[in-house]
Amino acid sequence: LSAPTDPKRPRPRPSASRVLHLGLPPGALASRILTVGDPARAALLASHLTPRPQDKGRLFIHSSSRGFTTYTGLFLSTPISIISFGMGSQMIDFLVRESRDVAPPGPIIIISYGSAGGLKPTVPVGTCVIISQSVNITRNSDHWTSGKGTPYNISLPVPANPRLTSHIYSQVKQSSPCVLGESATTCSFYSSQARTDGNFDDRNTTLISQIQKKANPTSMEMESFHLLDLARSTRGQNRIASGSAVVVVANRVTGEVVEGRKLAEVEGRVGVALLRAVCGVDLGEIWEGEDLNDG
Ligand code: R1P
Ligand code: URA
Repeated sequence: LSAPTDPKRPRPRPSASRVLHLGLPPGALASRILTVGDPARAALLASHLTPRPQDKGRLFIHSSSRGFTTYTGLFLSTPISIISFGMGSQMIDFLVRESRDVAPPGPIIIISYGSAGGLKPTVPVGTCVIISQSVNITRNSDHWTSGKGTPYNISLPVPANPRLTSHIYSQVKQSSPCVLGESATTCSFYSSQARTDGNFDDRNTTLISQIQKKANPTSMEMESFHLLDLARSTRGQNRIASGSAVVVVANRVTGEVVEGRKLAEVEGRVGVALLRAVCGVDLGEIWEGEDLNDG
């Protein structure tokens, strides 16, 4: 590992030029990033890209040893990167910090696109939820240790970038059933999403109603809160604007589950709408009126 000597590039790298977990050198990413969990979804989205001139007729593709696959190319002449990360907030942490490190200097946008559980009976499976804000649901191990507090902590909400979000919403709703809604991001697919399992003492049988008392989520997934939280903590010229979109695959209140062919069709349609949204947004407008020198 090279030592992190430059304070502007504080993350260790396996060589002088590549970030450690994404495995990317500077120049590999565009300022517009669409990120997905599933590598197959990333490949599907990347099938709509054409190579950048500098990539000599081949789309830039890099799969890292830590499970990240990056595609960089052009969508309707605009540079975009698509990165698959697997699952969970820890992978999002690597993705956001290391992408920021090797992305072009200046503000960037990162949009995540995933699947989710639904929490409103009025929002059927196959609906796309554009996330306006997200709360974080985390298992509180101290409760098991000391008996104090509640088994799960429910954070205050963190908003998505409002301009980016309204742009994405207006694009996606043109082609797909789509609502604006809040999300509950969880630290587990199981315990903190209120799935019960006799092998574990999870104390989660009333969790969904507790979340609904404190927040108003339409969806439940595992990454958006951390993406929004990290993005809002960026400052100055290198800030990040973020947003998130999910397709409801299972409604946790009604028990409805999306049928495979319908999911594939919706996933593809929303994916193309998001590519259009991410590539069509005017980056200047996102930060209009903000002081980019405040960092
Ligand atoms: C759990 O199965 C995974 O599905 C959702 C959750 O956020 C979690 O990552 O997203 P993806 O379908 O994008 O992976
Ligand atoms: N992803 C999740 O995190 N939860 C679900 O119920 C479905 C997809």
